[in-house]
Amino acid sequence: MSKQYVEKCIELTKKNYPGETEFHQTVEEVLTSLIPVLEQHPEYEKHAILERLIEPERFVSFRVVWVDDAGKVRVNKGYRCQFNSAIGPYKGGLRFAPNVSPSIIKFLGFEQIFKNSLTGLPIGGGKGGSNFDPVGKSDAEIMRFCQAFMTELYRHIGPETDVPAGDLGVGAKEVGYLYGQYKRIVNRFEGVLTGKGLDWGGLNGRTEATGYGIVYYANEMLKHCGKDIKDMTVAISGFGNVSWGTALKLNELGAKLVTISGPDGYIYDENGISGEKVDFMKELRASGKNICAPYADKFPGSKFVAGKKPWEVKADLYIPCATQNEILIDDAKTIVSNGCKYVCEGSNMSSTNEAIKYLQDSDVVVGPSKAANAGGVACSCIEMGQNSGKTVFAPSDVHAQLENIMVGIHNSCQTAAEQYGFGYNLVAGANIAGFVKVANAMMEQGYV
Ligand code: 2IT
Repeated sequence: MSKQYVEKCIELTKKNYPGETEFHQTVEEVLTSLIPVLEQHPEYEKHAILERLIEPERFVSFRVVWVDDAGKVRVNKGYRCQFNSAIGPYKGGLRFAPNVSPSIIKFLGFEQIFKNSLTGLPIGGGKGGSNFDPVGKSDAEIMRFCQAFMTELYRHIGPETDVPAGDLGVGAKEVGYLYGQYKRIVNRFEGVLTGKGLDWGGLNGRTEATGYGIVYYANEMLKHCGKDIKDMTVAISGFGNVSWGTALKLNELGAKLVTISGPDGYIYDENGISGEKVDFMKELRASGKNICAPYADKFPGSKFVAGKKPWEVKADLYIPCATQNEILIDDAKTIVSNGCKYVCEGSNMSSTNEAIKYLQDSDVVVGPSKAANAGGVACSCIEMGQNSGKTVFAPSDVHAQLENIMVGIHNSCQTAAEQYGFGYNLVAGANIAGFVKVANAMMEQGYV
């Protein structure tokens, strides 16, 4: 019965949003693991919870017009998907990348609903962005683009309505320009964005929160399996904000990190990526070129492997931190043949559904991104509280709260999976634990 209900809703998504493959992928992944829950709780079907959950409450699409340094008029697409506000104001990042499409924004927004619910904090799910490519753009161009983008976005957001943040291509600099324009338009200094500068409302601890949280989550997985993170050789992908925070915390906890990567290939450093090498990741990012190759020139003993992903390097733990679908079925096979037993997803939807199934069937423990990377948005919510309370929190308090939240998320995933007969399946557990709270809130608020 429930299986048919789930299949009907997956088909409905495909029919309503043809060609939006990333969105179909996440809907299929989440809904499939909810079957035992729907079986035990027929009220969810009766109240059409799934049909309502897969349809965004609002999807705004707009034109962004700006002028480049050469005086040429440029036109981009802008989006904000306000997916679900059952448990709080819409919350989620903005992504600027050339492949941003309605499908990418919907998949990210859908994941965000469950992720935000898992944090235990009062935040709904949303996501936005643009197909603007920040690579190779001057600061002045980025500022003009951000101002043009916010000139439309401002009317749809607000501290109690929808609070965007950064994501790929949107860091502290872009958040600054976006915030400046918002304030100029509305004439109010308020917590409408998170990831702000530390001198003007930003949370001390937000920058590293996503990466730290991922490592706390991986550590809980390892502890559950009787392993010590100190004994782990770790391969991560990416070199952006998430990878950087992950690298810092891995080193602090005594693990050995041997890879980072970019769209150009990966770096293998058998001496370990720590100290000034981790600092160098920030320089790579600030270069605006989106390549990691210069690392190998700077640090002798490391090597750059062009055009490949780091999963071919033997490691005990893999943490993808770059972008969606970076672990495909062939990568999953490589990971298994390397003898690895642990994958903790840092990037949103790091693996295809086929890859997750292969890993799990091969006894690899998978930490799903919607749970493992929730530390970023959790600290964003703490930033919202800091702003509305007109106060400033100490970084030590933030870090302690973050660790508690991540331990709590791991426990919720574990408990929910066990309760519904999945064993230690954190992928199913994250979906179930995230879903139940949102579904109950939707039922209590009536047919809206
Ligand atoms: O994917 C994510 O959770 C984010 N990009 C952060 C969202 C947020 O609102 O901090």
